[in-house]
Amino acid sequence: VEASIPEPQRDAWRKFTPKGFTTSEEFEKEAVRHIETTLARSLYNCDEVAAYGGTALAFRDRLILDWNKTQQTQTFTDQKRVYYLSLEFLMGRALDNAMLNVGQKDSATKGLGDLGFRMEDIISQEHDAALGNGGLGRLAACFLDSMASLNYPAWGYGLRYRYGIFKQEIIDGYQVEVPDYWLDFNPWEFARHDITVDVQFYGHVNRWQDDEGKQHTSWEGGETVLAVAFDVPASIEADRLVPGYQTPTCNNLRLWGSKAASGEFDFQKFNSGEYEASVADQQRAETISAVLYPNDNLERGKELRLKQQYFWCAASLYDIVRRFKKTKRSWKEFPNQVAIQLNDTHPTLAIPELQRILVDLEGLEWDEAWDIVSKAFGYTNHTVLPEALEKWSVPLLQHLLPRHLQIIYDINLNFLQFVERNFPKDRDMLGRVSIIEESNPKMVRMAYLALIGSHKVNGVAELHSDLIKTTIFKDFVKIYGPDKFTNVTNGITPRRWLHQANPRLSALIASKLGGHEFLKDLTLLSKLESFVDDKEFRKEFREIKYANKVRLAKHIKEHNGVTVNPAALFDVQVKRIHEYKRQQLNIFGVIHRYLQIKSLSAEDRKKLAPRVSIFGGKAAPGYWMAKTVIHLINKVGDVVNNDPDVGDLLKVIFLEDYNVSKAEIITPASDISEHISTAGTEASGTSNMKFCLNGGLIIGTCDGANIEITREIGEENIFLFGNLAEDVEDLRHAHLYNHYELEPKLAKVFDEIHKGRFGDAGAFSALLNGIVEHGDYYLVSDDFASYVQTQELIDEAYKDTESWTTKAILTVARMGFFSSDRCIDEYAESIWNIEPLVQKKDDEA
Ligand code: 475
Repeated sequence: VEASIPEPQRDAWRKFTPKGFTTSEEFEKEAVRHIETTLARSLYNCDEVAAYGGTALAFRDRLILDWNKTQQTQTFTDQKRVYYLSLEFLMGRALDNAMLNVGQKDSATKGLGDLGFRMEDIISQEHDAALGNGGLGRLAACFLDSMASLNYPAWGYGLRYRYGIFKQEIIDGYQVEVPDYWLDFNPWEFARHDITVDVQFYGHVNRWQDDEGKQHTSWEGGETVLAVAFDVPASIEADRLVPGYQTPTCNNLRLWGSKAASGEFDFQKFNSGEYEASVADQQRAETISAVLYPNDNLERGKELRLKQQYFWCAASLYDIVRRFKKTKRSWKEFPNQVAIQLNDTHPTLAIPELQRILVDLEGLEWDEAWDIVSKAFGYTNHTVLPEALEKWSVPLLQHLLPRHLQIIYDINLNFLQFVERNFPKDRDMLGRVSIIEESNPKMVRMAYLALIGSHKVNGVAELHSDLIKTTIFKDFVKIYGPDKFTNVTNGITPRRWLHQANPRLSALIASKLGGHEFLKDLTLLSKLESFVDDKEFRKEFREIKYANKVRLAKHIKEHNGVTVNPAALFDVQVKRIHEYKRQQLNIFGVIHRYLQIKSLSAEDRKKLAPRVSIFGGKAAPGYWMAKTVIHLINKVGDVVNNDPDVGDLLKVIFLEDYNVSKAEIITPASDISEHISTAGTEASGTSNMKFCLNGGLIIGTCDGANIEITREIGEENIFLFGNLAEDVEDLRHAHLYNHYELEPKLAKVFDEIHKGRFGDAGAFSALLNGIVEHGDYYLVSDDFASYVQTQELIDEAYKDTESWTTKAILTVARMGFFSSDRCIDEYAESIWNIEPLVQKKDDEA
């Protein structure tokens, strides 16, 4: 507003506001201009990378117009906004998404053709933006897409890691990690060197009284690091797919990069010849946002991780408060203007940070401030696994954030006094619910702090939301009552996971439903049910699946050197490698299948259903058990894929470096995908939804969102097996095996591994011992028979092409509930209390 152009000059300005392109020629003009000027290339040295650059910049220009407009409208309207704080945003590639949403992919395809390039090759030049590990990070990306699509005024806040999740290479059957330096050319971000925040660390706390006798507290000394904003136009809504009456919303994702604060760059050292030492200081500051921690469902309590968390929370909060203060409202209006959602406990320090701002810097009374804080925040829990629940040691917090530790202690004191008043007879309760765990060293339980400082806590699927109320947060349900807790079942964006990943299926559906409306209201898919007997439709539906399998088979040939038959059943398990997700159960099942094939006569083998078992996923670099599972899968593949007795009946493929862009190829190509976690361990799962939406069936346990998927699509369309969550705890106590008490088929599998059939058995001893000697915590043996039996049912079902097709079509038709648009509406209504902000096309002038 301060820098706005005076009224008399605005006409000149408006005359030259760029309008974007609508034809292939106009696209070419823009792309060539960018290649020749922005990128300084020419006719004679324009490779695919440069062509990608020109294309991306042409679309970026187009996107920015909507982005600017949205930001202006949101500022002028000044209604309540939501801020989504997530340490991870697993965005994948942006170009294809931008093209589809801007609605000019066809003209660009034609234009690139005229210039000598193929669209597919150009799209694949882009680096994935892989600023996340798995489900939690991808959920944040789907949410950005839905918040824009539904026109909610929303910002994402995250960290601008220089290195995203590592690239995985498989060398001699082992995972090798390679750094993912993705920023050499990133046209999708705008460095805002003028938007910075000083973030303080270490130092000490001062208390004093002013002349009127009021107590003050301040945090002084220590060191300062600069946070610089990098803005990413996140997920323009898909308006052009479904022409509407409104201007598309384009929200902002603000990522903070760390830099040495200018005062910190030691000119003394610099001038006295200690150039290296002064540069080292600078590098130390930049280390904060250097790398994403590569753990999924695990927290390891490293100091640099805590620094990342505070750095990002402090910068984001400062930014949010600065924006609020510009409107000159009173503080008590803050929660009417601002909703802050915590994506797991990683941003929990935002709670004491806001309390600190209000009390220490703005001079509010504690209770008044706390009322504001606890109304503004909401907390989403994504896991009940004990090793993933964040705890920070008190001495570490004392050192790094002394004032925040005091505030946490004060929050705890108030909370415990409240508990004591209400539950005077339950003396043990205080110790159980205290934010401080009385261990040595003492630890701060972040989930408790997040819960106490938020007005709502939600889980991510029905079973999970029930489980948190009966396990980790049981006492808190008594203390606050059940209404503080709610469920928002996860979802996925159909724009990326149907329209972009599977354009032919999207087009087929559109042809039946009379347009692409379903991409904005996924419940419309239910209308597909009436085509379930339409011969032509069924045929095309199958052809599309087959074509997607051919494409994956080609990818497998290129990357694994193995020929797979696209007519075989494609059985896919792609997700982070984790014991609780039980890839070991799957590979043991594959070994069982292999042994069975070997035991049959050539004649009997002909009756078997051919299968391709496809695995993909990264193991955390320090997670040895998970790395062993990867190794076993690869070793089994080596043996099976080269065994002439087996031929096409079984192939075992490990796809290297599973990420978002690979998921876009894999998801549409599966017949069956595996979601086989020990019941009660997978909070929701979201890839289960992606596979179903693409006409793949699933085999799964009664866990996470599998249960709700079953409810929606019908029991007859899903392959469920295994023990139930309610029985898992008892089963666990019930046994410690010796080898001969294992499920017999599994014992046979273990025998073969021991014999060295898949290479040195010693390499797998920890994996097998975990099951035989250490109590089989994830119940692989208990579920094995039921798993194998269900896989046999699948073999039979797949032979009946017609009934399989019916199941697949009905599955797609009944997936409407799992759109992330539905989730975002639920968050908006029951947690954030925000309204959409529709920008009418009329006010464009
Ligand atoms: C659940 N990640 C899925 C998904 O709700 C669920 C990241 C950093 C540190 C520790 N953990 C993480 C997760 O905890 C995570 O990805 N959780 C997943 O969230 C979205 O669908 O079941 O495992």
